Amino acid sequence: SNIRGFRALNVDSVKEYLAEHEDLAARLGPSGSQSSWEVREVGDGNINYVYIVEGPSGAVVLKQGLPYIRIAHDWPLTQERARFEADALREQARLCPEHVPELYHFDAQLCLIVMQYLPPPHDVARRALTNGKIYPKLAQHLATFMARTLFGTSLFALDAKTWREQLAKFQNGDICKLTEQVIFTDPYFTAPVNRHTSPQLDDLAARFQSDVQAKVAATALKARFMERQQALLHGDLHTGSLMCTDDTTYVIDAEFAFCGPIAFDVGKMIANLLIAYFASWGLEAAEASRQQQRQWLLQVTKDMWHLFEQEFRSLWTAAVKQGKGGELALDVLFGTKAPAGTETVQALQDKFFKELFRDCVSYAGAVIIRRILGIAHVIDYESIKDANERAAVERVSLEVARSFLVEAEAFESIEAVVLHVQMEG
Ligand code: ADP
Ligand code: SR1
Ligand code: MG
Ligand code: MG
Ligand code: MG
Repeated sequence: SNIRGFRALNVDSVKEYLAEHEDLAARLGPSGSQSSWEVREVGDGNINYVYIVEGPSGAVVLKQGLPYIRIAHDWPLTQERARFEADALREQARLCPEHVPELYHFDAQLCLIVMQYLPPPHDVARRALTNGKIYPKLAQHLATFMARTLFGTSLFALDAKTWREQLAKFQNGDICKLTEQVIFTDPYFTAPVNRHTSPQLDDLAARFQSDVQAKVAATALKARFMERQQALLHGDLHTGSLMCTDDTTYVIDAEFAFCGPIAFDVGKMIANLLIAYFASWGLEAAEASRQQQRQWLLQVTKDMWHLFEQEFRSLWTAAVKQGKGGELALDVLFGTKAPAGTETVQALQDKFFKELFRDCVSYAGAVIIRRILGIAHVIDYESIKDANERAAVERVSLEVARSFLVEAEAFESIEAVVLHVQMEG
């Protein structure tokens, strides 16, 4: 239900709103310049409305959530999501400022945030990847963002009190419920919102609905998603939540932030890199450059994982060494002076990454499947105009994704994951 005093803005009222807020107006131009400000609505996501406002001195982005989702007006969604996005952006800025847009303003009543405008040549990574783009620094940037935000909000970094405050602040139940439905439940039964390339994939869609192993694995992932409060996640970390240039990577759209399993963020990103890889087989471009892009996408998948593990481990080790570890990295237990301290930290880390990697592989499988059989499709596949060609690419993706989902344990390393993609894809 609506927040009291809520109203949906449009291109005209966005201008008025910004003009009424002196600090925001000053970013756009001197007083009296309002008539020259230009506003356009550019939202291309599933959920919200996004306005770019440009004035003579600068530009800002205003993002507003209505009481329902953009792609389905009969689907209500909590307007507290703007608050979750604002609070998550603040946390991410504390830990990794170079990879998030600066937050300028949050308005609880109008369910909106105002933030730094990321101008061209910044582009949404999913869109650029679909067009054949390569980003040389993507693996390193994503690894850094994930390592810093996930480590920094985990019990390896936080004391118990701060941890419980974080849990209380990010009770993003309505949004999590949406994820629980559209990723872990809908694709495995005849949910009315599902769609797929039909009739070409009718057999596979039906097969997933009676696939006991897949349904057991999806349910196990759903349980972990709901039960495992391990760090403050971004919660919707896919290539559509990245705005990039050759030199910069910004992570946007943090409204799904909640305390959950680290593997969900990392696995979702792995899945979306692989989606770009699979889709590229059906997308037109000079064959040589697509070939090069595919090699690069697989390399990024590997590099991202390794760099992420490296950076997370070194943050953890450094915290222990400096006596600044959180509740699960206490100096007195594991510090260099504690008996067998160094070995204990090492063993904890090895166990942590083994389990984390297995869950990442499984989550990656579920995320690929939902993008082909569920409600929310992606332009990577949707840009393959010929339905037969699209279905062929989607079929291969689904087969590979199923093995990730149900046989995650069989993949011992990211190299094994990528090798499987290359053999089957
Ligand atoms: P949704 O929650 O609806 O998915 P997003 O936060 O993903 O909304 O934003 C939708 C689109 O708006 C993005 O794909 C991008 O094109 C544009 N956008 C969002 N934030 C910015 C920004 N800070 N600078 C420039 N464009 C942005
Ligand atoms: C109704 S499902 C919409 C999807 O878009 C968001 O960005 C999330 O990925 C969500 O699952
Ligand atoms: Mg989005
Ligand atoms: Mg969103
Ligand atoms: Mg996804």
